[in-house]
Amino acid sequence: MRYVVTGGAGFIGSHLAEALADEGHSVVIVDDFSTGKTENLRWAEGLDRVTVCEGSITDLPLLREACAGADGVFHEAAIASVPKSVADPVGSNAVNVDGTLNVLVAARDAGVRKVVLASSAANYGDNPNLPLKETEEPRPQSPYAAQKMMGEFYARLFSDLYGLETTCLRYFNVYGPRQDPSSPYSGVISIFINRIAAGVPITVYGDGTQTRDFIYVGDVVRANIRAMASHYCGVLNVAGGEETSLNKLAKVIMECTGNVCDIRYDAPREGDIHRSLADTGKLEVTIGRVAECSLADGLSQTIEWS
Ligand code: UD2
Repeated sequence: MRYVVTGGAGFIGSHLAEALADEGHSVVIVDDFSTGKTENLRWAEGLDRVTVCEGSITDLPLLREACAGADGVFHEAAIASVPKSVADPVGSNAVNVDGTLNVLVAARDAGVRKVVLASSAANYGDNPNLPLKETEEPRPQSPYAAQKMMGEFYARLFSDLYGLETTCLRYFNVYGPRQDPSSPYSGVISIFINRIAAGVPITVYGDGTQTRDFIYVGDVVRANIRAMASHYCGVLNVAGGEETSLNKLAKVIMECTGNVCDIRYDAPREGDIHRSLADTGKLEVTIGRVAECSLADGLSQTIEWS
């Protein structure tokens, strides 16, 4: 098969491209390298089956070229930052909404069977009805969340209007190798691992009782590949289905690294959600259980990479 992976040089996209190439598929990566990295594309196996189209998803002709002859598209490219979307709603909208619409148009016109799109748990906002089911009311609290919701609306429309199969995967807190720890808004796991390994104190915003539903990047790849194989059109949560507090997370990372460091408690981050937990029932019924990697194993693999 021939697959397009937008954002294929990024954290999740590069793992997905690697897994597809490893399975013997040919892969076309579309990435503008704004946050994607060439280091993410240095694997041992299957690189000869990968083509890189350097450019943005705001470039419709480029997407048309990439989608020619493709069987499926995995749409991972985005400006995947809540704070960036707050600072520049117009700029992030151009990529996250207009770019997504371009991907759907290019896929439709190329006769692609299916598009699997990266969506986000951000869409639920501070909805307190845990565990969160896909049927819960979306409560976007940032331009980023509103943009991801718009992507879901367009995906649904393209299925209904044009018969293009689409599945939107609402990622919860994804972690693993290749996640960049360098920004203050990077995923908490990459930041904690980096600091604990260096023996530098970590900062917990709030009292550390806030929880997140973490999922290892390899399990997210599995969800994408299974969603592509299915004919299901709609929205699915992609999460481990377990709540882990920040205090517990810090403790487990210290155990895994064998390093102990100070924890500093600071004021909670503005707009922080206290608890997050997905209901993964629909995911399991639709494409089977995907969360196979335990937090301890996923952390060990991430620590090994870092
Ligand atoms: C995640 C997504 C974000 C959006 C949001 C929707 C990531 C990286 N971000 O944000 O894109 O989808 O969910 O709700 O997946 N924290 C610390 N110390 C640190 C860094 C973080 O205590 O040094 C806390 C932070 O205040 C929060 C928790 O750790 O309570 C998780 O933070 P995060 O930035 O990894 O992810 P989150 O859930 O805010």
